[in-house]
Amino acid sequence: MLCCTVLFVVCGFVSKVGGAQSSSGADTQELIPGEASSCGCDQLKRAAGAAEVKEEEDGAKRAGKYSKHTNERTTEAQQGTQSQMVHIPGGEFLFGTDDPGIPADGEGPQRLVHVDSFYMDVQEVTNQQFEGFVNATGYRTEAETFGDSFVFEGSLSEAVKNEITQAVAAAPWWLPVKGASWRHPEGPDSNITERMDHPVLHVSWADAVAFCTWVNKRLPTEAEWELACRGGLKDRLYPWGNKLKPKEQHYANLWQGDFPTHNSAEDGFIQTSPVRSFPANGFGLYDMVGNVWEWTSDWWTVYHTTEQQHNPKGPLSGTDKVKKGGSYMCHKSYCYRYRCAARSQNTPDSSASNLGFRCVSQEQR
Ligand SMILES: [Ca+2]
Ligand SMILES: [Ca+2]
Repeated sequence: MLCCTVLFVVCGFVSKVGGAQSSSGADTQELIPGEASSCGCDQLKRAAGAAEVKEEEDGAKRAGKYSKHTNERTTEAQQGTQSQMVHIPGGEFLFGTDDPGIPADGEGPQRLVHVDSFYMDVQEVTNQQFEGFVNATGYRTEAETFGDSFVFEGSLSEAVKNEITQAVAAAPWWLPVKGASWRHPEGPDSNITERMDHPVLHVSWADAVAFCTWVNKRLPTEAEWELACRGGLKDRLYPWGNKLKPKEQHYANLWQGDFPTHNSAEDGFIQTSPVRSFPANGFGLYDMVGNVWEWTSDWWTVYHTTEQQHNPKGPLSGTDKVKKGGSYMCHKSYCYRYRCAARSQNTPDSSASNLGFRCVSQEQR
C-alpha cells in the first residue's frame, strides 16, 4: 500500500469508535480510515476531542468579532468582496432522495420541507474575495494557525511530497502538507497568483462563517443549499437534470479518467476551475456541483425526520458539519457525490484542497 511503503505511514493507527478517537503520538495527525468506496473526502480530521469544543468556541468568537465589525459600517473593502446574488424562491421542495447513490451518507428518505425565500451567491467565494477580507481584517485561517492542511497528492510537487511522512490510511491520496493554506494551496512552493478567480481552498467551517459574517451574510442550511442546487427542477439528480453530460457537454468540473491515478481532464480542468466556467442552473447559480465542496451551517446526521419541517436546520449539535456538491476530485467510482441530494461531512476545523463555500442572506446584499 502506497501510504505504508513509500510514505512510511502508520496505516490504521487511529481507530474511530462512536466518534471517539485516540492518537498514537504527539506529532501524529488524526487520520481515520474510511469505507473503500469513498473518495476519502470525509476522512480529513485534525486531532479530535477537546479541540472540537475549542473550535466551536473559536468559531462563535470569530463570527461575533466579524459581525460586530460588519454592523458598524459597510466599507469599500466589504463591497469589493461581494458576490452577485440571486433570489431563490422559497416554498415546499423534496429534500433528499429515496434512491440514494450512497445510502450510508443519509441521502434519504426523501421528505417534503418548506424553506423560506433567500438570496444566494451565484458563485463559490474566490481567492480574490477572500484576499479582500484578509487584507481588510487581518484574519488568519485555521489552516494557517495549525500550520498545515490536506492536499490531494496528485497536485503536489516532488519536493513537498518527499517531506511528508503521513497519509490518510483509507485514502492515501490525501496528505497533510505543512504550510498549505489558502495562499499556498499545494504547500509553500505554490501560490494563487494565476488563480484569483478560482474558489478559495483550505478554509475551515469557522473561516467560512467569519467571511460570510463579515459581508453581512451567513452559510446556507443544507436544505437551502439543496433547494438552490435543484434550480427549480423536481427530483432530478443534477442541477440541470438527470443526464450527466447533456449533448456530450460537461456541466460541472469533475474527474474524468481513473481515480486517483489518471485525470484526463476532459472537462478542461485537472484541478479547480475559475468560478462560472460551466453553465448556471435554473436559478443562475454556478458550480453548485463540482469544482469545490461547499460548507453548510448544519451539523451532520444520517437520521432525518419525515415530519413536515419549516426551514430545517439540522441537529442542534454534533461533531461534523455537512458539506455539499462534490468537487473536481469526484468520480462515479469513488465519490458519486456530485448530485444535489448527495452529502458528506468534515469536522469544522478541517480544511482541504477541494473544500470551499458560498454565502446566503435573507435580503439582497
Ligand atoms: Ca475536471
Ligand atoms: Ca461547488
